[in-house]
Order: sequence, then structure tokens, then C-alpha cells
Amino acid sequence: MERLPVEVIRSLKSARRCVILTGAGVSVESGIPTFRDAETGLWTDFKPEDVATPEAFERYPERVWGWYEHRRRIIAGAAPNAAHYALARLEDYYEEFCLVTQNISGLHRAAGSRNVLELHGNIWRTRCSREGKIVDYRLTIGEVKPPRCACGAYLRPDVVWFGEPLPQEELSQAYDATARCQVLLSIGTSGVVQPSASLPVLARQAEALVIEVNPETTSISAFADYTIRGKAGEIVPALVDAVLS
Ligand code: BJW
Repeated sequence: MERLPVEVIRSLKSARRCVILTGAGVSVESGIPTFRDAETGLWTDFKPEDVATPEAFERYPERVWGWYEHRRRIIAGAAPNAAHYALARLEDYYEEFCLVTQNISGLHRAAGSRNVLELHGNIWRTRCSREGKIVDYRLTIGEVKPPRCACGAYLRPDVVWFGEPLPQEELSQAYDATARCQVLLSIGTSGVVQPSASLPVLARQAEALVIEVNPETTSISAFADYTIRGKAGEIVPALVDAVLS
């Protein structure tokens, strides 16, 4: 593993307000694929417009539901990894701490993180595709057809597809926390999907230190103060141990 920069540890230690932004990369070591990684990413086999847009669900509800059924199966068999647990340990160190995730798996909460903002929803919730309300539906693995709401319309996963607005309250809290933070740690995101990708930019504008953890160069690397190249499951626990020691 790459040596952790002393300045990064010092800054993480001395900050009082911290925002974490996570993407699919934080869950790779839990066995959940990313979207855009060459060969292993979900977008290698599926086109986003075929499975992650409201138009696709309208035209091919069974195909889209089936894709999420496939993903639920993978997530149901996954457990939080060392990075998820380390981030949960970090929460109480700060006066203000906010974990903003683009992931829909629920693994951060499963690891014990409390102040989590799920910007792209949660795969374990369903909502009515007509009325928009959350419907308390008991999902069972293996259900290949989309179930129906009491109103007759299909239920859909409560996730955010391309062209849809993000949940307003979560997004607004994420912007507020980012504008106030002294350090933003971006972990395992390519930083290409808006508006989530604007958070590190906003943090930088607000003169917070931006630190990235990612094995690859991303659009965030160009302006991050520090990039630590490596896997989240190795780097994040080491960082957190150093901060808490
Ligand atoms: C590791 C690792 C290891 C590997 N350790 N790291 C401005 C400009 C241009 C376009 C737009 C814009 N504003 C809006 C848009 C359109 C669009 C957009 O951003 N498009 C771009 C792709 C061009 N955005 C939207 O449509 C959003 N909606 C919106 O803006 O609405 C406006 C509106 C307002 C009012 C009314 C109506 C509309 C919605 C975006 C929804 C994104 N949804 C998805 C799928 C749904 C959820 C799901 O099924 O899971 O969310 S797309 C997909 O990308 C998913 C992810 O959350 C998201 C981000 O991906 P992420 O997490 O960064 O994953 P990857 O694969 O990209 O990267 C993984 C990284 O991990 C890599 O860097 C690896 O190197 C790294 N890695 N192993 C650490 N071990």
C-alpha cells in the first residue's frame, strides 16, 4: 500500500467538520461491481438507457425490474467491508460528519454509519411508478416481475435514474454539509454523474481540503489536494486508524 501522506493525516485529525462522498468503488471489496470499470463494470453488459431511465421502465418494466432483481441478489449476498466499518468508526470523531453516498445498497448503515445521505435512493425500498409514494412492499429475492401498487400501477425500485431529480432534502443537506466542511474525502467514485460530482468541486470552492481515494485517475483527481491511489478496503481503514490513534 502507498504511504499515507502526513499532511492528509494531519488535516483529517485537525478538522472538525468532515464530509465523505462514496461511490461504487467503496463496495468492490464487498463483491458489488462498479458501473464504469472496464470489463467488470455494470455498463459493460448493460446500456444505462436500457435499464436506468424512467423511459426504459415505462417501455420494458420486466427487463428493468429483472436487472434490479439481479442486483438485489448480489447485494443480499454482500456484507460491509473494512472501508465501510472504518467510516462508521470515524463518525464520532468529528463535530459535524456527513456520509454522502451514491450507492443504493444500504451497506454504510449496515456497517453502523448513522448520518448517511443516500443521494441515489435505496434498492430495498419500492415506490409507486404512478403516484411516487413509497410503498411498504416485502421484496423477495427471485421475484422477476414488477409487483403492482394498490392503485394498479407498477412498483419500481426507489432509486434515481438518469433524468430524474435527486431526493431534495438529501441533496440540500449534502450541499449544506459540503459548503461547511473543512475536509471532503471522496472514495471510489468516478465523479462523472451530476449533481453528486459537483460536491467535491463545491468543497474546493469553499476552501475545504479535498482528498481522493481511488486506484484510478478520475475527474476529481485533477483538482483534489491529495489523491491516494489504492483500494478503499486497504486505504480507508489505515487512514481512520491514523486519525483515531
Ligand atoms: C475503487 C475500487 C476500490 C474500483 N476501491 N475505488 C451536468 C452535466 C452533464 C450531465 C448532467 C448534468 N446534470 C445532470 C446531468 C445528467 C445526468 C448525468 O450526470 N449524466 C452524466 C453521466 C453525463 N444526471 C442525472 O440525470 C441525474 N439527475 C439529474 O441531474 O436531474 C436533474 C433534474 C432536476 C429536476 C427535474 C428533473 C431532473 C440523476 C443521476 C442518477 C444516476 N443513477 C445511477 C443508477 C441508479 C442507481 C443504481 O441503479 O445503482 O447511479 S448511474 C450510476 O452512476 C449510479 C451511481 O450511483 C452513479 C455514480 O457512479 P460511481 O459510484 O461513481 O461508479 P463508477 O463505476 O462510475 O466509478 C467507480 C469508481 O470506483 C472508479 O473510479 C474506480 O476506479 C473506483 N474503484 N475499485 C476504491 N477497490
